[in-house]
Amino acid sequence: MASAFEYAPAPESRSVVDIAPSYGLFIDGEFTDAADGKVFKTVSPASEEVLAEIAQAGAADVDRAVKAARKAFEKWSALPGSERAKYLFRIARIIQERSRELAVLETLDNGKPIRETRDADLPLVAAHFFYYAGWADKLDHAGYGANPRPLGVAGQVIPWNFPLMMLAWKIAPALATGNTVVLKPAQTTPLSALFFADICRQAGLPKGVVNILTGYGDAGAALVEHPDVNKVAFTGSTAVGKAIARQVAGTSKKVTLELGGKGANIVFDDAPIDQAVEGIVSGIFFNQGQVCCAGSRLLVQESIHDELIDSLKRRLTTLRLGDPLDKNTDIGAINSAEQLARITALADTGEAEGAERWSAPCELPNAGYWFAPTLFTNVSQSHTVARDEIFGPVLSVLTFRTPDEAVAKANNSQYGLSAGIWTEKGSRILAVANKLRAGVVWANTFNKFDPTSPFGGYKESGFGREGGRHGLEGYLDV
Ligand code: TAP
Repeated sequence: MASAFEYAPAPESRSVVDIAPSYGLFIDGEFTDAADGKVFKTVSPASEEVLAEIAQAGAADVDRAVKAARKAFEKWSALPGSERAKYLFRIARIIQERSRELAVLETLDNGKPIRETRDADLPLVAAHFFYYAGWADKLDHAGYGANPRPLGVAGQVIPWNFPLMMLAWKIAPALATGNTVVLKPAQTTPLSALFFADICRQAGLPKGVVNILTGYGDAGAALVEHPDVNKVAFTGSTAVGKAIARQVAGTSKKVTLELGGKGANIVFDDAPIDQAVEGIVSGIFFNQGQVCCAGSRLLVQESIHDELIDSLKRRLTTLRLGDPLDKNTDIGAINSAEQLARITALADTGEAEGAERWSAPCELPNAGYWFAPTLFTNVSQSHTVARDEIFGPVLSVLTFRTPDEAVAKANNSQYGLSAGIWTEKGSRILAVANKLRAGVVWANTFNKFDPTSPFGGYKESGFGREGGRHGLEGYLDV
């Protein structure tokens, strides 16, 4: 692996994005200070440079934003679907027009490689708005009977791993169905949501339809708790998801939860090895493994274990870790010091419990938060690295002999979000996929997304589906 900054970088220019020194909350169409004047700083995880000072919402701001969303709901929900669609199409087009700026911004605030924000995040964000814009005037034909109704005010809480994409997954279906929104981005990645607020203004979206509350977990909790919120949509850790489920129990609030995962990527002995290696790499090292549906458990058929692992290690030594704004970078920074500490602790546990650790040889930059791509072999099902979500660039390798054993091991998890199958046999793909308790099963590929496909989990990975026609249901009174 090339060391971080040893080659002449060709970075995407920072100058394409103009970051102000400070940002307010976005309530009722205006940027405003928090009621108690509190602020926090957002930093670039690749350099620890402070990017901007951000208003920190408290309970009073949550109340203000929910009131604005409630007021806007009356008119917004009464608009014909075709009118709501026009706003969503306009937002989608502005996202496309400003995608270079947004990609650089997201890379700066999150730490992920520009190649990913440019080629994956931003196109998917725009596609999501285009897709749900198309549904806005066709809700009567969505299979929920005539005249399905919006729920009201949606309180949405999102994580830091795909800040704009998670925003799109939440806001696009909510607006298409006639709801209004109060969204809280993660504390470490507030910037792209604030730029999105500016896009709402540019699109002429009526005031109060979208409100953005930057802040910490307490603001998220206050939003979930607010009595005038009708729908709670959350993506994040299983621990917080469980707390939210308890908070809304016994209320009339509708909830969708998209939580953690420990996806199994199953490679059979007839799989094309080179193709499988590429799929394994994108399955666990895309976005530094900070992906809820990451293929973080590799289940490999015993007879090809050594060949596959040798080939995987060779491939990992070619990955470039470093400046996320460099278009040649494959592995960017970990999102925060806290996340790096979690990954480090879990990886150390793997070693302490007896799994064999191998890391791609690379020099980590002095500033910022970095973790080298890491493999654990000789992993057994009881090992922590085979059970807990690491949410980092760490792959645990287990073996199996028969398809039934592969299915049993894949399903032996508290989670059930994603899985992958690599084999030449179509019949085996169908047979195995039908037995896997995973919301998404990819065959001979991994981490492919499309706004038309529903996404969501079984077991402790949450409930409800986002994306596709199914994604409308969470925002409608059906
Ligand atoms: P969470 O703590 O779950 O954060 C997700 C979002 O919820 C953030 O906006 C967070 O705000 C907010 N939040 C925190 N406590 C809350 C509460 N009591 N009520 C309502 N909202 C609350 O996740 P994290 O700390 O960023 O990451 C921890 C672990 O979660 C990771 O290691 C990973 O395993 C998992 N994770 C999973 C996913 C997906 S996509 N499934 C995404 C991110 C993380 P703050 O940012 O201010 O804390």
